[in-house]
Amino acid sequence: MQYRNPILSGMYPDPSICRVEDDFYLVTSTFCYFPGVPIFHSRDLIHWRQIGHCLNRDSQLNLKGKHSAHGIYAPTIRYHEGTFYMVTTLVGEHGGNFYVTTDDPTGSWSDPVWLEQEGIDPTLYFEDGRVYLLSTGTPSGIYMSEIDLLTGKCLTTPRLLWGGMGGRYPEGPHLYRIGTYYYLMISEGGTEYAHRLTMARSSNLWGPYTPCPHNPIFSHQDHPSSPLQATGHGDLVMDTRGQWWVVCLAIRPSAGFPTHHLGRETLLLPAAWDEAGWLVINQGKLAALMMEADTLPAFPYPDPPSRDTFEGASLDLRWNFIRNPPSASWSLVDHPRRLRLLGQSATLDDGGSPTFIGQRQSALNCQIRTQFSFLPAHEGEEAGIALYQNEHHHYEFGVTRRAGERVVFVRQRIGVLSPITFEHVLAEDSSAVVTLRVEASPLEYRFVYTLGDGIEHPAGIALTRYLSSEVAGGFTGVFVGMYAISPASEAVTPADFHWFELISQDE
Ligand code: 6LW
Repeated sequence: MQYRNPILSGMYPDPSICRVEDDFYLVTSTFCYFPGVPIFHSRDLIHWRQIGHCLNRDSQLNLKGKHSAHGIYAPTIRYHEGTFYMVTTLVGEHGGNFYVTTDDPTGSWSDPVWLEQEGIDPTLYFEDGRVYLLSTGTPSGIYMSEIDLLTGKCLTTPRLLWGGMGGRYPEGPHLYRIGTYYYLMISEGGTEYAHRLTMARSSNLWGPYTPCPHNPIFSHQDHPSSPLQATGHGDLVMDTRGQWWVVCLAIRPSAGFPTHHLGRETLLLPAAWDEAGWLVINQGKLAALMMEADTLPAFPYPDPPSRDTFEGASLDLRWNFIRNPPSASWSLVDHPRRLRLLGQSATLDDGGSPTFIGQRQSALNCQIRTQFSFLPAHEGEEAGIALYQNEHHHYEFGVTRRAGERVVFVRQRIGVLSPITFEHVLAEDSSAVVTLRVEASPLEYRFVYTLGDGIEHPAGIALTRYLSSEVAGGFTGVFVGMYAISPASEAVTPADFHWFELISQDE
């Protein structure tokens, strides 16, 4: 049966997976986006539906002041004796490793239990009533301690299990008991083009761990022509038939010279054990955009609607804020069937929580559109569509009041540059309703706007490469959404969004 990779398109890095009977659950990293750690469900490993977020309360996740490349790093999800555990790292000041629990992954998760052990990329292993925590450590390697789940304290001193094969940044550990061995799978090389999975095993939980003779067990590092790169940070799961699968991250460099702007995405790869008891991923072949494998019976979910008309009482799960949002900055109830945004003085250049609600750009080729009503009364008020990689690399396509006139404009923030690359004055008596369209292709974004007359007006282009991770830095991917700014803190003009849609045009 064929299936397409990525199985989760857009910024869904560092995937971790577990199975409970026929149900699979998967979580990914979210950095400074709120809510944190989306959780997905599947029955066939190919069709996934988001069922919630593990961290959706301020008491669970405080991202205030966190650098955009910090926040929530790699999560791990595990199930043990009726309880789901999600363990992760809050990187930055007052951060550390912590876990939350639930008995219903579609519902709320607990408040954090902070863990004593340092490092990043925590994972849990349960055996004989004991719980073990693994994470990266110093000097470079993977460290493990036995922990007290209730207190988060180490019951044993974290001990080096394995330093990897010598690649930089040994990280992303997961430990499995399979047959008579303990298997430790990690990533090395850094989460860029030299990324690779390596494995070691031991008959004893505490080692010594013997490296797999064919390490790296998976990598695209020597295959620059592959459309998938940076493969690594994997987790292993067995399906109900006893067949094995690996989920891992990859990037799709597409913006000309090797740059990627969608972020690191999640792949699914078949795996099997060879006669020597070592894991072989995808029969030793490279991952492909179109895979052939002995998949589980299909259990498709209906595609979520591409257009959100904001008629619900709560935001769709696909929407995210930059850090914890001020509750007064948005509303679904102030104006029925509208998402009302109230601008703050914070702009998308700031490291705070500007008024922005976005979703992952999940396709290289897609059409992004929104219709909104906005009559900026004060100089400098603005609202529209934002394409956001981080506070130094983002594009805005919107309406503002500049020098007393209402204008539609495009601004491109690229590092220290922030030019207005398009501007057109709107007649004061023209309708407040404007439709904005962004045509996204691998190399560029093309801007088009429509006023009440229905005539489409071009507003120029911007290059995707300047929103790529290689240019912008960091670990995230482009988010597309709606934003508003209002320098005047009193009498803010609301921007009422009628609908927003992202229509994928990828194969
Ligand atoms: C994560 C590390 C990695 O903690 O990137 O891809 C870091 N691997 O394991 C942030 O995603």
